[in-house]
Amino acid sequence: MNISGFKATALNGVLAHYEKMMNINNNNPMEVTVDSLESSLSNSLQTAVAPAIDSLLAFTSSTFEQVDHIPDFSNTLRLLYKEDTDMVKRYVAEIKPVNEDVIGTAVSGKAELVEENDTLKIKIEATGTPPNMMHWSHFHGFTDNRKGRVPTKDADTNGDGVIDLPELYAVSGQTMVPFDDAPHNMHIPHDNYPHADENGNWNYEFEVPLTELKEKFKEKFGSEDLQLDKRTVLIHGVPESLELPDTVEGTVKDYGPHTTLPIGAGEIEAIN
Ligand SMILES: [Cu+2]
Repeated sequence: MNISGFKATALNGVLAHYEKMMNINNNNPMEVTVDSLESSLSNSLQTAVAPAIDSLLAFTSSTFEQVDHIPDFSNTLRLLYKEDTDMVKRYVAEIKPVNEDVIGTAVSGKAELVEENDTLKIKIEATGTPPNMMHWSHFHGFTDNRKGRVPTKDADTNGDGVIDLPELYAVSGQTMVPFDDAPHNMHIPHDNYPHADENGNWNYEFEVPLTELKEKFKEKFGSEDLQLDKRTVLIHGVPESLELPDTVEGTVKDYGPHTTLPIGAGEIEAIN
C-alpha cells in the first residue's frame, strides 16, 4: 500500500468509527457529544477501539492539516480515549439497621464511594439514627481478604441481646477508615463525625485524597489496596441515657460503649 492508500484507509477507519457513533445516537444524529458517545459505548467496546483510535490519532493529526473539509474530531476521540483510560470505580452500600430493638429506632441509608483518579468521593445519607448527637461512622474490614458482613442476631455471641463493638469486629472486621473531617488521617477517637439533626437524619460528603489515604492505609494495615468491595460501612452511637447491660463492651480511648455501639451497617458492593 502506498502512502496515499494508507492515508485513505486510516481516514476511512476513523470516519467509519465516527459514523457508527453517530448512528448509535439515534435521538439526534447530528449532535454527537462526548457524553452521548460515552453513554452509547460499553466499556468493553471502548477498550477494543481505544488502541486503534490511539494509532490513528497520531497519523490523522498530521493529515487533518492538509484536508480542510473534514471536521477535526480528533479532540472528541481523544476525550473518548481518555475517559476509557481514567480510573473510575463506583461502589454503593445499602445501610441496614443493627440493634434496632435495643435503641428503639431502625437506621437506614445509603453510601456511595467513587474512586476517580486521585480522589475518593464519599457520600452517605442516614436516617433513623438517634437525633441531636454525633455518630461515629467508618468502614470496617479484615486484613486477610475476608469480606465483611452486616451483623445478624447471630453476632450476639454472649447472648446479652446487644451486638457490641467486639462482637461486630468478628463479623464486619476492625475499624479502618473514618467518615470524619479527615478520613485520610485515619484517626478514630475524636468528635468530628457527622451529627444527626432533630429528626435523626444526617448527610456526609467528603472528597478524600486517595494517595494520602492509601499511604496511611498501608502504614496501618500493610497494603495500600483498600479492597472497598470487601468493606462494610458502619454507623455507631446511642445516647448516654440509654440503658445498656453491663456486659456490653466497646471502649475506644475516652469513648465508651454508647459511642461505639453499632446501629447501622451496609456491605460495600462494586457497581462497575
Ligand atoms: Cu466503626
